[in-house]
Amino acid sequence: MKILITGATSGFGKAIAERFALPGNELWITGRRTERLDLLQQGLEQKGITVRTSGLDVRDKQMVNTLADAVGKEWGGVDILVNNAGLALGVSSIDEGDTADWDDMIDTNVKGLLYVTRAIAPMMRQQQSGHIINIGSTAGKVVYQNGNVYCATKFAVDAISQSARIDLLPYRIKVTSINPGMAETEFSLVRFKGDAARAGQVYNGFEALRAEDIADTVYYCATLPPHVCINDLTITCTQQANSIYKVGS
Ligand code: NDP
Ligand code: 8X3
Repeated sequence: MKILITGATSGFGKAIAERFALPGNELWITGRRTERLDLLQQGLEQKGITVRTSGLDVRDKQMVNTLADAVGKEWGGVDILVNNAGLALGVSSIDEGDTADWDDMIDTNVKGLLYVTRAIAPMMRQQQSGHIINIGSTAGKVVYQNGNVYCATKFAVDAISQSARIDLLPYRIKVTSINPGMAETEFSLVRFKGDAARAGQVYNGFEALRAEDIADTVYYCATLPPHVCINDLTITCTQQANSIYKVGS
């Protein structure tokens, strides 16, 4: 299988790359921090896997289209696209939020995911097969206080997944939306702009999901028989029911 992953420099994306690093698979890993991509590539290639890397900011339409051209030339198609790149910035009431943060979240989580999908889906249409796996969130199912714009971006991912599934139905392209709850990655460090103490507090008293849990879930969805498509899957740690209901230990 040929697997293209956005946001592979940390967290879910990195764990997904590691999970798919199996004989017979080829990976194309992307993200902005190219030095991390190079390190990951070196590690995975030691397992005998062919790994390509591309520095990619999903907000940059030109970069996305250049990547798609390269993928088309080198691979001729894509079996699995994992639209994982995304972020939250800040936790603020709607009357106090930083509009620059709003722009970044919308540009990355919504527009970036759309650009990548728009660039890659035609290859899948051409081959009459493929699987697009979008990483949504429990925040895209139930909103929480001060989550406003991040939640809105993940509700958008849910809507895009639902409608892409309909649009791509004639071409036998699967679309899966995976909606994780709290997971301990660099997510909170990014959300709180490098404040490690504040980020760590999010997971105090919690056995949160691990990146590997989501990687295993993505792998499971991606390796089902051709006639089976998991449309939508919500996965939380056992101490969480949804965006709001959580029980610390
Ligand atoms: P991390 O911060 O660990 O990883 C985020 C990844 O997204 C990084 O590889 C980062 O790469 C990439 N990324 C961010 N912005 C861009 C951009 N503009 N262009 C390209 N890549 C970008 O967080 P997670 O692994 O937790 O997050 C992955 C996805 O999972 C996100 O969509 C997030 O919203 C979602 N999610 C996370 C949950 C959690 O609790 N952790 C729960 C539910 C969903 P780089 O900075 O190198 O570009
Ligand atoms: C990440 C989970 O609850 O921090 O999407 O929004 S949450």
